[in-house]
Amino acid sequence: MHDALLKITGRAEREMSLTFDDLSGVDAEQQIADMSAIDPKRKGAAVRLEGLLSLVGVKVEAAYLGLHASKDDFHASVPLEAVRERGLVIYRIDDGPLDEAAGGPVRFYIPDFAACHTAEVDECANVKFVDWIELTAEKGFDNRPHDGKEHEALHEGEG
Ligand SMILES: Nc1nc2c(c(=O)[nH]1)N[C@H]1C(S)=C(S)[C@@H](COP(=O)(O)O)O[C@H]1N2
Ligand SMILES: [Mo]
Repeated sequence: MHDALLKITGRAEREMSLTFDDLSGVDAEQQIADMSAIDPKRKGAAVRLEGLLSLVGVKVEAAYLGLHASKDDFHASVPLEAVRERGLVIYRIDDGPLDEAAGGPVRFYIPDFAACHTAEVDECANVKFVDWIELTAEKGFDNRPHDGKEHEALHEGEG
């Protein structure tokens, strides 16, 4: 599995493109073997955001984390400090990439997210199909739904 699944760019010492094997190869202490232990509705395995950030080296001026899904053009930009220690990147189910129905091959997950559109780090920031994480100095592009009506429209489209 050598296709790049996730690139990390921006305010980093080393921009990187990570494959499934790269994600699996991150230190064991950064791996969460079973997401259902954290949230019974979740499955698969994850790597801590922190583990990925230490690979690329976060520059001091990085203040926001951009989560980009090119697949459906969904984007969130959240304060880095709020997710730096608790953010997870779910990437595996058994021995292969996370399936699309679960938001794979790679999805972001915040264990104790706020209700949709109530805070900067809300459930909507659990971006599915993430193919690009971007470290920025200022808040970046974010097209999460702003209110209940927009949110409803988004979920209707999910089918
Ligand atoms: N790529 C992408 N990620 C997304 C969305 C989306 O439309 N596209 N919806 C978001 C919203 S609004 C919510 S509430 C959660 C829902 O995640 P779940 O379906 O896994 O519960 O995914 C978030 N991640
Ligand atoms: Mo949401």
